[in-house]
Amino acid sequence: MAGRRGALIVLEGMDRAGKTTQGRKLVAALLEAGHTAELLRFPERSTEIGKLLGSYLEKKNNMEDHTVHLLFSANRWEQVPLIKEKLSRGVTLVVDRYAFSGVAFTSAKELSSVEAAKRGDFGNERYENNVFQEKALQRFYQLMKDDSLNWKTIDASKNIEDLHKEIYSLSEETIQMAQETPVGELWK
Ligand code: NYM
Ligand code: MG
Repeated sequence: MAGRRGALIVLEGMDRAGKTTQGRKLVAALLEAGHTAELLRFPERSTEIGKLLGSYLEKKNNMEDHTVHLLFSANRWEQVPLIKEKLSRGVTLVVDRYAFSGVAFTSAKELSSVEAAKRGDFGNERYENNVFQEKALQRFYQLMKDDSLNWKTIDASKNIEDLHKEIYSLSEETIQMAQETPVGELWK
């Protein structure tokens, strides 16, 4: 159908919630159902800015907090022309993290490093510890109070297939809804 736009479906949540697994399964199911869909991820580690962020996360370099924040932001902005072009061509984009992670993770840095250091790490990257993740989660809840964004909360402790069915059906509804809504701009 001419003029149909794609939907922007953002998966947000803690590290290890299953966003990447679910994003891949969602795109596969949408394609199977005849939609045009693609997966994007942030940080997109393949670009020049993304490589800097990758080394930062892997603790191979150090950067000042504001600088890192702006690089995460720039790493999204560099994809915005592509995102707009795809949405307007009718491609539904499933996005593994977006600006909400940018806000949640940066603002969680107010957490005292002493407190964080008391807990064991559950991953090797920066931010991958329970105290930090909990703090970021609270920030996500604050951001979700903005109901203009059509947030759906999903219980990530469910099994992969049940979660997939739930996300798939919410996505079908969202794709329909998006067709009646022009592409907007976040936080404007
Ligand atoms: N992250 C991600 C940020 O701190 N700011 C951002 O803007 C984005 C998009 O990157 N722990 C953090 C959250 C994650 C880390 O993401 C790597 P992933 O999805 O594990 O590759
Ligand atoms: Mg991670």
